[in-house]
Amino acid sequence: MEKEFLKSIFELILFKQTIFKNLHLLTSAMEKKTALITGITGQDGSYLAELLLNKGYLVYGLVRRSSTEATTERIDHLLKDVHESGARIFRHYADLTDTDSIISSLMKIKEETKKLPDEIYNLGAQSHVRISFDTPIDTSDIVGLGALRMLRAIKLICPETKFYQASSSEMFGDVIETPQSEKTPFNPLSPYACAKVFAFNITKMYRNAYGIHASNGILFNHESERRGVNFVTRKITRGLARISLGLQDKIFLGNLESERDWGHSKDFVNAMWLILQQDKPDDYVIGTGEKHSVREFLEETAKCLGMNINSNGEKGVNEKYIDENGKVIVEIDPHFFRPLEVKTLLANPEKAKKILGWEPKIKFKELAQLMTEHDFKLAETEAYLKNRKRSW
Ligand code: NAP
Ligand code: G4F
Repeated sequence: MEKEFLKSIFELILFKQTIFKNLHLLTSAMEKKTALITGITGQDGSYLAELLLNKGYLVYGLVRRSSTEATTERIDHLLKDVHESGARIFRHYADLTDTDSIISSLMKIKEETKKLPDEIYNLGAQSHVRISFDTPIDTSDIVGLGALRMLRAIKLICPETKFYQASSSEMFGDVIETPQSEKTPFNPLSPYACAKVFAFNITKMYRNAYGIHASNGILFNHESERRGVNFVTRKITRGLARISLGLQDKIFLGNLESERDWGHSKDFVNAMWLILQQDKPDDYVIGTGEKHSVREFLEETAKCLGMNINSNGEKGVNEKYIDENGKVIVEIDPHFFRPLEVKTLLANPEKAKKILGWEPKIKFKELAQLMTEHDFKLAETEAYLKNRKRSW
């Protein structure tokens, strides 16, 4: 009897929580803009979610099921229990390779907020260029067909929703002119870049054929303290920080001569938002207008850490960097070369400056400094924990 009574009380509480959550969502959605982000757990997705929450949006993010909790680490500080009042960020399990899960997510948003998202940002991707040579079909499915699946769902369910496609400077590939603008022809050199060209074109096609507010941001490389650790900038800042504290001996890199136009992700997600605030959909190049080589990034990072490093002067696979104690800290491993390499990228962001009023705040040196300081702090914590373990 007592058990039955407790059960009904418990059910009542759950019911009240559901009603409360839905009511709260409903009133919020009526007042606030709603955005859906694919790739919310990635570098850009996490900064974009922060930006939209600060602007008062309700934010939905598509996440993939994983056997660990680690994939949400970039947004854990934003997530709240959905039963808490004031929660404005929500996860739906879905995958860009699974049309049904995309449609279900849109329907769930409609059910919960009684309207469809005002804006969709398609940031989900297998975004590593070298890995796309190992997994060309999966990469093309997620990056190329994934964009089409999103657009098709929009056309069928929410044709008024504004759509942002995360296009890439990688599409310029073996560059036809320098710097690259919206008018520069694409010349892709990897499965990833070929898939991004398809996604770019299909976005433009849905805009022209069906009047959907669909825009491409052609973003040049942007990094941050949240950059994946197998992209070259983070690999260098993390690797050198750990070497400086004796946590690892050396790092192995590929082509040191590649040049990139590197900015900070925080500045670039602001450009994404500005693109969707325009009355007319369009395509924009977003970059800093400065280029630097991987070698320069390596030397700048060493400088930030106060490490005195020098090249042995050899070229290609025999080159090494040596520290002041004669220790080799950088070696070249051909594993990190690509079957085809994009040698140089440099943005001409004039259109974005003129129409969006967008300009990057963080440039090369500050970017290297921020990333290095962050990775040095992480390495210090790692070293402290390691030493504590030893003393047990
Ligand atoms: P990222 O850190 O690699 O994040 C990629 C995101 O996509 C992650 O949330 C990932 O989820 C998700 N994802 C992967 N496969 C998926 C699938 N099958 N279905 C749904 N989601 C999937 O990339 P980023 O640097 O933030 O870049 C964001 C977007 O901009 C990408 O489309 C990238 O190609 C493009 N882009 C990036 C740059 C740059 O320099 N960063 C420049 C130009 C364009 P998990 O966390 O579960 O893996
Ligand atoms: O850091 P990366 O892997 O970035 P990549 O290939 O330029 O692609 C990034 O930017 C694109 C925009 O242009 C995005 F669309 C894409 O999603 C991604 O975010 O490599 C940068 C350069 C390359 O030339 C590479 O060959 O660094 C060279 N590199 C040299 N050693 C290395 C390494 N790259 C990596 N990942 N690892 C190395 O050890």
